[in-house]
Amino acid sequence: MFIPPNHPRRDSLIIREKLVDGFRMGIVAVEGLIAHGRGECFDYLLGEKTHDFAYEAAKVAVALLLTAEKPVISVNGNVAALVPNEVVELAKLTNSKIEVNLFYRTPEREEAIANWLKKHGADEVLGVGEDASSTIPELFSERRRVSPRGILIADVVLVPLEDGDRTEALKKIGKKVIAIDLNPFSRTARAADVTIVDNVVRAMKHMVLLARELKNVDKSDLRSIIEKYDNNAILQRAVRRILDRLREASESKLVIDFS
Ligand code: PTJ
Repeated sequence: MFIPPNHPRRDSLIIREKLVDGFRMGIVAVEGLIAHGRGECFDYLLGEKTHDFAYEAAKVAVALLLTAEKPVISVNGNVAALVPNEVVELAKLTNSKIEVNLFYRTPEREEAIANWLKKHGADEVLGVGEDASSTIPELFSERRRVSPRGILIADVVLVPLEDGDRTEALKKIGKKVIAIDLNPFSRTARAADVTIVDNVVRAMKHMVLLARELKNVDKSDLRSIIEKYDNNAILQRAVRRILDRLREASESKLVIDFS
């Protein structure tokens, strides 16, 4: 679809088109389009930009990936469609494995996502077919199926754009979980160790830049960044930002004057 360069909502429309293309290619689940709508609403409330609390969380997230022994980036349909280059680059910079993990799992989507990521430079993609042969306890959705070389043995898992159950299940088996979620009220956001309240499109770009910058920093310095971090305070700041924006709007003139 042609989107005029001066369209006021161009960036947002481009993201939608990527998801629709992803759906047509068999990468995105139809439910993924609905999930994006919820994200868009929170993005709107947040002013569609990256806030300081998201930068801070992203820095800690990258420090966690860089200090992990077995980090994994978990990829679902929306993430594959929106940020394939960033997933591959972040994995390379942080020495993370890439694993497909789907809520609406089908063999066709697993394959389509793995091929799409390989087309964008991934050497190996776990969690496809027989490789997803292990199970996470206490999880009854298709997300319980994981790779014994990936999420099963991981110490840190990045779960961009998730549903709450798996984050809780991963926490219960001792993983450190990093989430990217525009909704600061979601169970994922509240259960994760580090929550980046930002659009996955912006957050993953920042994480790549941060990984380039931090990969040569001493591990003990990275650990001290992690130790000082407080995820609850980050979520509170995200909620406060939404409140402030709503308050400002409620006190300003909202109608457009065409006279
Ligand atoms: O590809 P699959 O089969 O694994 O399915 C993926 C979806 C996303 C459909 C599945 O995980 C799902 O149903 O997720 P939920 O429970 O709808 O949660 C998605 C969360 O991501 C919500 O809290 C949204 O606000 C948030 N979200 C949506 N789009 C974005 C986002 N967060 C960051 N960036 C976005 N672009």
